[in-house]
Amino acid sequence: MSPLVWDVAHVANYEEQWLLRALGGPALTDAAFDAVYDAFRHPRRTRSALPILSPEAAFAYAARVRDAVREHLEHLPEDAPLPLLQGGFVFGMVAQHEQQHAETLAATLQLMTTWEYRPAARPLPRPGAVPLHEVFIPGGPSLQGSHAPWAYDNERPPHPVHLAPFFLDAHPTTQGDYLVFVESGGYEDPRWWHPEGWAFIQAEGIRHPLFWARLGPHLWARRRFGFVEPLPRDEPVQHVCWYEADAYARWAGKRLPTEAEWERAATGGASSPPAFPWGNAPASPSHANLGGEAWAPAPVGAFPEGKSAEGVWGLLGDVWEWTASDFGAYPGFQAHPYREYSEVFFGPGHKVLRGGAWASAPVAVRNSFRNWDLPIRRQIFAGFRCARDAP
Ligand code: AVJ
Ligand code: FE
Repeated sequence: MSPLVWDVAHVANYEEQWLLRALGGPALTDAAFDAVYDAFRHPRRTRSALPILSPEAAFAYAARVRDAVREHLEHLPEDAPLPLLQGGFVFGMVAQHEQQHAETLAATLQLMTTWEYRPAARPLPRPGAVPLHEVFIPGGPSLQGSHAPWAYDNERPPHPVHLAPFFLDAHPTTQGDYLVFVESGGYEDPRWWHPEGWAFIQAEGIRHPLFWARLGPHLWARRRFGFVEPLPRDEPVQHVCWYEADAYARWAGKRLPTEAEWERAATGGASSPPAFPWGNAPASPSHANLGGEAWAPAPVGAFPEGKSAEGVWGLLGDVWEWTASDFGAYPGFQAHPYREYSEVFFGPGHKVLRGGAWASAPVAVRNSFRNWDLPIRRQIFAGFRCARDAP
């Protein structure tokens, strides 16, 4: 991961580039400074060797950028003929970028083992027992993607898809469900694993999700932000890679949903797809666990107001959900406003995640939002739910 303070100045530099320089405002820094904070020039593991700003200087730079942006926007005509301003796109892009990095900072904090970090947490609703079941999603035509003003290039254009009927789990797979797979030898049996996933868990000695610890027979704990607590059984499983999600699904006699199936379940197949599973009302704390303040997923079934009309729960928030799909271009895709946001990641090397996690900001989460990562990635706040073909 990056040093935390690299992300702070990178976020500010992105804001300077897109809300000042790209909108005809002043330059506060130069190309050499940009280069230090260019994510493409420097892989994460090399960033601590860069001449980065100190924490004080990084926050001072961020404040300077924000002041200059306020000043510049004050004088920018709302109808300035700049494509980036269409529908406020560039404001959405910069706001989402900052929040995506806030989530990355949370993932970095979770990886730290050297000190205890126990942030004050917003309390989460505690549901009663929740029956686990599947929801039948009829096949047929639906619309995938979005042309909402803040939608990224990779969500565009909306386009028709035709799906076969399928069953989707009403809730994400819980840690309790996943524990049955672990304790019944799921990690010792290559039958369940993609060959690359089997090779990966052998090479790395992986026998359970990241941050779990086995303290004794049937006694499990998890480390969360530097402290250890009993493993909660009723939360969605978190910190599994795509290969682990894929293996569990095969063991359960199911499969991961495609991203088209996931989005169909989220929109209900409406002809003008809503932004969220519950409709178009902005996400509130009674719809979903988003925004990072809970510092953990909620138990499944905690958000009856957030379920889809067809009865699929917890699609947004709590954990990102791995899908079966590779990250790729929708028909008619056009890179906007730069190829390095999405296009350079298209291909079989990255799997799509949907729905957002407890650490994701509401502004960066919607039915059409596509996240992606390597199939071996485990430190992100990712889980999954299963699907299966309907006869
Ligand atoms: C969309 C989360 C995969 O963090 O790598 C941040 C977002 N792009 N800065 C990432 C992003 C440029 C991206 N993800
Ligand atoms: Fe970035």
